[in-house]
Amino acid sequence: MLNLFKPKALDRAQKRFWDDNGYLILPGFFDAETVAAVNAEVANVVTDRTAYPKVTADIIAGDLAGRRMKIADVPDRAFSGPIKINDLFMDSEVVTACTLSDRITRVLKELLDGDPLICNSLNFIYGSGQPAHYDSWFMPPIAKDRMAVVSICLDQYTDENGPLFVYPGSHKIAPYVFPHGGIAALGSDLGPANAYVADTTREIEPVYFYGRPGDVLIWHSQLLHGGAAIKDPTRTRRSLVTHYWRARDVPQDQRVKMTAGGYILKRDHHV
Ligand SMILES: O=C(O)CCC(=O)C(=O)O
Repeated sequence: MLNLFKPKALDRAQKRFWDDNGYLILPGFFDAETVAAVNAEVANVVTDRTAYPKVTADIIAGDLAGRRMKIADVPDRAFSGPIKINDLFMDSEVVTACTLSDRITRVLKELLDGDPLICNSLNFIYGSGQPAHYDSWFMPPIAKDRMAVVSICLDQYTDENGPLFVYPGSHKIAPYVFPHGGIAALGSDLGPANAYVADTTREIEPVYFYGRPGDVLIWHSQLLHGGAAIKDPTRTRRSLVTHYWRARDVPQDQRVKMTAGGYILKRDHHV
């Protein structure tokens, strides 16, 4: 007889951990071949960047810090420091295959209570060095709390290369409300929001994630997190960070179904 029963992607303890802490670590989730394929793809994008005319990059450090540029225009020197390559899920089958693999899709479906949809992806070559923040400040979910973010380790994370850190349970803190009345910053001054963060999280010890290649850390849209300072600037910390909304929260004409349960947002590259 055909067995149509599909086991749950997450067990009860994992679901409970997610609910309590707002994040989940899945060790060894992707195999070495997948990690090597993504790393090779990103290396190729960097080498052959004129072949990706729409792809943009945000430069995080150095003389071009704060600039968003077409990757084709980014000078070589900017790739030897923190940089964020935006939205390769739109241009790379390797990235899409990994970020909408059947296994990760099933995990996200359970966390989001519905099929996941990629709204953005970021490839880091070095640590981000980003101070603690809530992603909802910059990319709020359409439906409250229905966004999850997956960081795939593509290098060993250590104290030297500025590991990812999270504040367990911070997703339960009432979000900061900006003067316009919403939880997205929309260009508002972040000063008061950061003061609110300092005030509301002083009791929480951050957890540093020393992931290995292939490990995954998933965080809730409302979880405080960031990238620690980089002690050794020569050490890469490659990662693929993907933000997922819930597909059914997005109008049908703005989403594309890519796999049995995985979608991408129909949109243009950032400019
Ligand atoms: O991996 C990191 O350093 C953090 C990345 C991050 O904070 C983000 O993409 O929102």
